[in-house]
Amino acid sequence: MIDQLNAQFGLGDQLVFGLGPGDLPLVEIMNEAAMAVLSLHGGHVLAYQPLGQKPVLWVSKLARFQHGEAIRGGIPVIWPWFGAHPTDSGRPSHGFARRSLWRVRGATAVSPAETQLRLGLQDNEETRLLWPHAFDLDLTVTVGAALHLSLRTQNKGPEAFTFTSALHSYFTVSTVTAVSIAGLEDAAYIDQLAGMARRRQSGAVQISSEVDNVYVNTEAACRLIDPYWQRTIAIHKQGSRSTVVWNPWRDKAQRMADFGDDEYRQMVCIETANAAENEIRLAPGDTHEMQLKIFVEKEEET
Ligand code: TA6
Repeated sequence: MIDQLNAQFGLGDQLVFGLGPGDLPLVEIMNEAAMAVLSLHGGHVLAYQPLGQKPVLWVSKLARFQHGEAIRGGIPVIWPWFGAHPTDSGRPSHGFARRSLWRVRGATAVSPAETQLRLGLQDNEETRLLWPHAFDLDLTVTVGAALHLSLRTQNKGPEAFTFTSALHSYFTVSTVTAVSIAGLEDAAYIDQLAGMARRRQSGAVQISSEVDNVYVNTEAACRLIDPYWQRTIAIHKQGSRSTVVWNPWRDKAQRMADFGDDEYRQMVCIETANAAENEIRLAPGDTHEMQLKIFVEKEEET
């Protein structure tokens, strides 16, 4: 499989396929601007690091690399439902896209400093048992001075369907209590830790305990400001009206087998989503695109 992928899609040193942990197929991208690692299992960006910068994404040291399991960290593709299945809690949380093997659709050396990989997932017997619709899911990842993801959903069936989704980005930080997230000021949000209570954000988001907020009806870009590492990560989006901020804090981290007890200090999730009332309804044949652009800004003028 790996030899065939390299023969068909390899781009010399710029894009190489190999086997990673759990013998899952990985893609390593290295160009003049950045490096990235992706897993074909889950269509999952695992690492992104611009040259001269610290890693941008976080992956748990206890992450599971197994068929059918979700990988803890990077940018899981949450689709076609965000959170628990709306009617059947027995179905996998956050849908099945991140637990499925995606196919390679293309690889392009756009320039010496920009590399593009296209992955795809279509319905099959297994997915139709979980979600009775025909679909085509296309993920285009562009690695360069910025990391760009475009997730396109197409309804291939005879009737309309509704879906929720997220690019569930895990960012690595110096220490979570030191960072702040700008861009969500005055946004309405659902506090998933308080019986889905509706609240409104006052000021920048800061984290000193478990946080699980679904900000709705916001198309704003966010900025993750990390004073200790003297960097700001910019998170821009299109086709997304929800942003989710999550940190499990200590107790929840200890309850998760694929999350180190103290790892909550080094990460925060800022997720580009369409969740809750921002669900998307697609007529037969229609396509929806959600885009995410992540880049490291220079140090803030202090
Ligand atoms: O990011 C929001 C959230 O829905 C949290 O409630 C938490 O469950 C997190 O996703 C991780 O979910 P997972 O199924 O990956 O453990």
